[in-house]
Amino acid sequence: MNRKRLSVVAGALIAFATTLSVSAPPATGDQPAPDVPTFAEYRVENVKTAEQRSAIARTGASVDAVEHGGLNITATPAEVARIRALGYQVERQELLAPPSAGDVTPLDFPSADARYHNYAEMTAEINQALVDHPTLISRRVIGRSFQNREIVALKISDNVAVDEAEPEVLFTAHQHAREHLTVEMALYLISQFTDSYATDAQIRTMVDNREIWIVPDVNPDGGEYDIATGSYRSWRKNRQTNSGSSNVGTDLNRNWNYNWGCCGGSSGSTSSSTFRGSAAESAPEVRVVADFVRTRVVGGVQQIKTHIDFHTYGELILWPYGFTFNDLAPGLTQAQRDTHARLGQMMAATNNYTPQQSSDLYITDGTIGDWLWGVQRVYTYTFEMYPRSGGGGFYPPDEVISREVSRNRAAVLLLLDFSDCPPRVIGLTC
Ligand code: 3K0
Ligand code: CA
Ligand code: CA
Ligand code: ZN
Repeated sequence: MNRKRLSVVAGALIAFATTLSVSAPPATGDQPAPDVPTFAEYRVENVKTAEQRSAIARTGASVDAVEHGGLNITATPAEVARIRALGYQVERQELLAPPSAGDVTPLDFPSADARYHNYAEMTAEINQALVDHPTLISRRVIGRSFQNREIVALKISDNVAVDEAEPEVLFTAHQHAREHLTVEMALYLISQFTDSYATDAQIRTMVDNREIWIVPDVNPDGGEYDIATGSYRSWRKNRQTNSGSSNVGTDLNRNWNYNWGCCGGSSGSTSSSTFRGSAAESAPEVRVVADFVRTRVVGGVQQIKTHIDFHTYGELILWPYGFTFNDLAPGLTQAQRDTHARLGQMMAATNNYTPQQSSDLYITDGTIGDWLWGVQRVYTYTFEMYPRSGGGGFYPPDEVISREVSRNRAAVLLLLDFSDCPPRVIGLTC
């Protein structure tokens, strides 16, 4: 492996960022941040509570990791200034180095990480599954990204061509561009449900009695952009232009249409990595997936019963809501909260993740989970995959892929099992 750190570039960027933060007045109050989208990674020390984390997220920075009593964040200089104004010590982290010259194929992972799938490789893998298992898996293009890439949904079930009266289960991955391990998770699930169907009785029972939907790449433009130069860019958002601004991108996981922008859990500034977009579902990728979910309402009944959205990192299992610290909220009863929590805890017991309510991490608004429960009443989880901390952050080496995707196998099977009646997990009937 060849993961040198490039302190010269980091140093130059620090100097650049410092210049910018001097010229940009620190934003205060409700004033939008100046549009200076020079994202970099920082360490914030001495952050202990969800309230403190939420205050830092409210500056527009993305909170990437909670570890050792502090945070790793991605932020613009203006956001760093705001966090410092809150009284926190903020330090620049070193960048991941670009691979050496000659080691780069455009739009591909560095050769040391060749086992990760770029968009074309993911598509090829899916097409092979379709060829190998035409009776078990089908593919539909549910729409296109901002840059016109296909966003696909795979359906996996026996009698796959028939819409049977079986509980439907949805898995989504890769809302955030740099979270590439989540595409590997989706590809692993496709492989398990098809290649292992003939030999694994547990898999076969679930494939026979559930209709499984997998959207393996919600943000193909962002993913390709992140790897386009052969040097990871730590990009989070999609690649949508913003009118009246040179800043690019919407944070897809702040763009869903439930309490959108309600609660300081997203940013109204295009320069922020948590920019919520100009309106709910303004991001084509979010609109495409939301439209797809709405098509699963048949005879007035949402067919999708359960869902996991895969992210990295932190090794967490999160359930709604994110927009409030309260355990309960209108439309979320004690029994529904307890169902989420109990099943979340049971899944966590299989993969050793930490189960908690979404807002225990920090306040978010406009997330897929809040929308899927708040509007669609789908029992929904956000998995933050490997690493817990360290371990390469958003870019763990490809040697860990196989271990870290199979780590979630039992949790996924548990979710599938309870999808006939999730409240069964706390002893209720449906
Ligand atoms: O529901 C949630 O709490 C989402 C957490 C997610 C987010 O969108 O902020 N964490 S991530 O961005 O580090 N993957
Ligand atoms: Ca079936
Ligand atoms: Ca069905
Ligand atoms: Zn994420």
